[in-house]
Amino acid sequence: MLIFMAFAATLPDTAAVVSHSLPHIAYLPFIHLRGDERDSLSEDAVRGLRAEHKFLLPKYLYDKRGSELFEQITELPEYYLTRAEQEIIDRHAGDIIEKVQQDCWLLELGAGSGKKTRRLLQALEERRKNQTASSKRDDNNDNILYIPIDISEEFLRESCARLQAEFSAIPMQAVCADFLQGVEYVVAERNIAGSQAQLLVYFPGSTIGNLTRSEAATFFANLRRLLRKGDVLLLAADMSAGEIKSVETLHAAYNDAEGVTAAFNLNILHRLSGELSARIPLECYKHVAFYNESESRVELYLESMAYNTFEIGGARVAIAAGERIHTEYSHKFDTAMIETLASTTGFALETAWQDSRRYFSVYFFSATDAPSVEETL
Ligand code: AVJ
Repeated sequence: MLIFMAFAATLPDTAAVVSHSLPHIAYLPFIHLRGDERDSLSEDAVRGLRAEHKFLLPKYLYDKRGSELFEQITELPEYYLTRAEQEIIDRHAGDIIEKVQQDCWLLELGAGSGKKTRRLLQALEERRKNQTASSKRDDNNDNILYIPIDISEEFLRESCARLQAEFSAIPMQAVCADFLQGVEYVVAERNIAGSQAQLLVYFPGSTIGNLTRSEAATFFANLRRLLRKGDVLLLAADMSAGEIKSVETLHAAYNDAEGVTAAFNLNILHRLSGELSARIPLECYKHVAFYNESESRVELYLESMAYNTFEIGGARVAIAAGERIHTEYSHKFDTAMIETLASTTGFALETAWQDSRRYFSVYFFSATDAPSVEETL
């Protein structure tokens, strides 16, 4: 596999971080583009907790414990999102793969449990088998590569190793980085390799909903700038409440009976207490989540039930009874919003699929020539 060798040859020396925890995997390339997060955690926490409207950045919810709690959320009866996306991918993996070139690198933004990815990898393998059989050739003229990108190193390592063990014929390359930083790295590798491979960027989980509307537009525009015309984007997005899905359904999804979502949200304060040795009175805080209809998003907060103060990163924080710390947005979309977002940033919507209840969507876009009204962003 020539392209892959060229790809591998340009890797930095990662021997030190490759595979002692994974002795059964002969070769799992692992790229680490992240620096030490600790300083920014402290700075960001101080900045957020001293702001007029207090906030903590959602990315800090996803440490090891937070990622585990999120995995538990995906299995809750109230949290329909993951199952709806799985249903769509299960049903349409073949259609999706039919739309991409033979020579295709699948990039995944965020390493999840791997169940949805597994369907896409299976579809890629099936196509390869059928083609090999029908052309009576045993050499593969495709160059499939699977590249998960995630900021959580442990999670990425585990999920990629599991997939690699299952799909030994598909080369994999894990990249520990912010999403766009990871895409930039892969794009540079494609150029260095002189490869014609098409990128299929899969952005699952409705993670796009974490971003504000303007951040999402910037994200799309920046992603488009990194891609070549003809590269494609597979985007999962949760639908707004309306005639089909009630506000109550959304409310329940973020206020589950077992309290897993509350534990997930509160974990960010545990994390600050542990990593920054802040003595936050955790018992003063409770989880609050509701659907903001005019903004079409669920908003998550930690609400202080009594006045309290604590010290963090050398700064003093005081918080009133009833005051809230914003921790996460989960924006919801209708197809018109998605189409506008796409067309203004240089993507054309080709297909949209929904689950049987029409709660959730997966969109297939291709990178077009030029963003039509990029200047207006
Ligand atoms: C991982 C951002 C997609 O918005 O539904 C779930 C996060 N927070 N329950 C979502 C989340 C609380 C989730 N995303």
